[in-house]
Amino acid sequence: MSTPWHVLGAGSLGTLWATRLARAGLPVRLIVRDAMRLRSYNAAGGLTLVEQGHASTYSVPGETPDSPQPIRRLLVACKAYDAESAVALLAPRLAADAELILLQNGLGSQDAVAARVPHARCISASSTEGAFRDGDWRVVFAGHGYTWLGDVAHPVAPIWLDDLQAAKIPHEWSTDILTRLWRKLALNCAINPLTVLHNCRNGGLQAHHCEVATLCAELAELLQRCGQPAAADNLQQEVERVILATAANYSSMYQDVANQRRTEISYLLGHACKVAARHQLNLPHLNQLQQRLVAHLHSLGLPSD
Ligand code: NAD
Ligand code: KPL
Repeated sequence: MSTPWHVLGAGSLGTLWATRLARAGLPVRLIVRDAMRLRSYNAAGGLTLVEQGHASTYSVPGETPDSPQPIRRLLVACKAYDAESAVALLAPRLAADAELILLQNGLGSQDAVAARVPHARCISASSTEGAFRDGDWRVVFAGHGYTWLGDVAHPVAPIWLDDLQAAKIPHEWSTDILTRLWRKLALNCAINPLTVLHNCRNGGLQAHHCEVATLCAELAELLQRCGQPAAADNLQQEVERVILATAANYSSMYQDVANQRRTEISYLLGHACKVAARHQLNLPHLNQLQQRLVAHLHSLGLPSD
């Protein structure tokens, strides 16, 4: 019997992973917030994945955080701002050899989680897959992509990558996951806040070429200073390529704001500004962007942390 996968967070990515693992016949358990959510989940009869217009429901067993079974393999699929507190609730259940896979975007939450569970192996992920919820316990697979996984502390790949293979989850083990996370963070910092402030799709930023270029120059300086020169390489070119390739899309931060949802700003632009300050690096445009975004979020009644 293979080790069960516990999936923490029944949102977009958590459901996307749980349903594909279950479809491959692997043992999966879904951890929901509390007894009320568990009743709602059980009444729904499982998790539904919509792919190319076709919906399939998988009866993944659900449980609450205080369930007694030990956890050896935990997929953390909460938002960055929820990850640390959600994992803290499960700490007493983690086995001595527990492994956590952290799906959070940005940086900062991974270290916070690792500090909470110092004996567990924490593997970070950076994903270009896309999914969104179109109902409770129901997710639409919107964009095929790739997930890079890596462990900053140990370069050896875990055996459960075979499970991902079996579940047809496109992935690659990365020995430079920190560089990938920083690169993605820089892309998100150069694109997402401007789409919110200019109220536009990603493609709308073609009209703000100079502003984008100035931010890329400051972000590249930051990446160099924090020992991530590879993440700084041709940053502006890649940002421009992504703006063109995703011209018709609204950025994830734009969508959060448009739907009155809390953003992950603290783990993206907020993290970049915090690290720059720690290095005593003066990045005026990045700081100004952060101030403008915070003011905009407050004006909409949204939190800025
Ligand atoms: P989501 O909001 O759809 O799902 C998060 C889920 O976690 C929610 O269902 C929430 O109720 C649950 N949760 C929070 N705290 C919990 C707790 N204590 N116990 C149990 N459940 C709890 O978020 P998402 O879109 O799946 O994003 C997750 C992470 O993946 C984010 O950091 C996001 O940036 C990243 N990401 C998402 C996508 C995507 O397409 N959705 C793509 C790439 C990266
Ligand atoms: O990842 C993105 C997002 O919207 O969060 C892209 C498409 C790269 C824009 O920054």
